[in-house]
Amino acid sequence: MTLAAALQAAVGPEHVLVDRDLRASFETDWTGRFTGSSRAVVRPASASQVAQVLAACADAAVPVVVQGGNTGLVGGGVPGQEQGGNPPVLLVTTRLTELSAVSAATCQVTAGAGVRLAALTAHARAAGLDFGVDLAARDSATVGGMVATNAGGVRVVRYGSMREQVAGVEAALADGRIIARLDGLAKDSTGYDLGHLLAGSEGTLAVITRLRLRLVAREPARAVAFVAVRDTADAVGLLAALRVRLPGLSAAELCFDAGLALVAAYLDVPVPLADTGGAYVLIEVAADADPLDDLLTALQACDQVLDATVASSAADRARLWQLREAHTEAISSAGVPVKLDVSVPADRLAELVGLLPDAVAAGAPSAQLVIFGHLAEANLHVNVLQADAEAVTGAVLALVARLGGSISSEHGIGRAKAGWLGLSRSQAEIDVMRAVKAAFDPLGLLNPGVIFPA
Ligand code: 2HG
Ligand code: ZN
Repeated sequence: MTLAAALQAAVGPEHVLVDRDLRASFETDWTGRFTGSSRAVVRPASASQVAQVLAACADAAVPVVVQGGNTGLVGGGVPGQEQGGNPPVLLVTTRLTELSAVSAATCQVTAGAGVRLAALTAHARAAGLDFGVDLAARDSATVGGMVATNAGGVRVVRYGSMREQVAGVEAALADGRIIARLDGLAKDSTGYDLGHLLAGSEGTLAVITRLRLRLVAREPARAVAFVAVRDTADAVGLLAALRVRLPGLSAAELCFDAGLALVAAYLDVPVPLADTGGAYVLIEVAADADPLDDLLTALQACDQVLDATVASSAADRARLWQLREAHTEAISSAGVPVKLDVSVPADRLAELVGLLPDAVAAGAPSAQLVIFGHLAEANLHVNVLQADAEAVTGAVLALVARLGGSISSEHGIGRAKAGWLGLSRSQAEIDVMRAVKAAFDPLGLLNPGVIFPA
């Protein structure tokens, strides 16, 4: 049987897209920066269909690129340019949408890899619980892709990243076998945790098909403040003070005037406190009962606060959140950015912010730099418009490494940063990672060129 016939037999002919126009939207990433060709976009609807697709590709020695909601920002979910000689099958997981009943006894749920984050959250809330990870791409991002990249988002300060939510994983291996630990046992010490190994593996080890995910208690009451501070050092100081005063702290996000001005123009909204600080912090507190008074009392005790506006209604809270969450779209409306997603030790964040303009200018003299990010994890999103990607990436990541940071805090390495992996991982670590990759995927067919340079 030819590969084309085997793929059609596995998923049904209507779910194998070979027409160039039908493939197009899957083959380019959200930013428009990464694009490549596949021989077919294949949309399986069950773990066994995924396994059949992988077995067929292994037989034909054809690579497989795995894609969830195509919201990734490092080119890890679209074919690479270098795959021209043997184009991959692009396996899209968005038909894996099974969602089990929430288990009240364990506070867990089983979700297909293609379940969108917003659908999972709504499902958890309907059962009186909540999901711990939230991010701006919630309507499109899939839970499988989020685990594969160990996505973080805006509530890491409270519940951790995606890896911490994983209680079990089912995945199809490159040779077509399936491994599954979805029983959600609260304790299990039977050797290697393969599920957690897949978190952050970016489709290079296996294709995640289902997840057993932890849910958290619902905290329906929220208060949000948008605070102007003098500079990044004061933002870090403010957070340190609030962490001890506000046990319900659920988000701490960092913005600057340049990004806020882009957002204001893009959304056609005013920015509160514009030009009053050198940095701005969005603080959210969650609790059972309205935590607004606690937030106000805590802010009054912090001398880093230059000025603040506090949301008094759900609509106001959404307006403040939009100022932060719309950064990505506002930047993309101004051009195709080079995106870097870095973190440093908290006590070096101000240094990083101070040194970035010169580092970027060295690589790209006429570039436009926009930064924002997750203050609580000292995770800065460095977006650079009108810049050569290689030069800017090299300059910024070298600076981050010099400050003891990570070249990818939450988006993954993907294709964008594969050449710089050695800045964040030692040779011994990379050797072990390559050996693990070879154990899972001996033919090297899963997401070639992602994490490790091709
Ligand atoms: C966010 O925090 C996302 O909004 C996207 O991680 C970051 O666009 C970016 O650089
Ligand atoms: Zn982010």
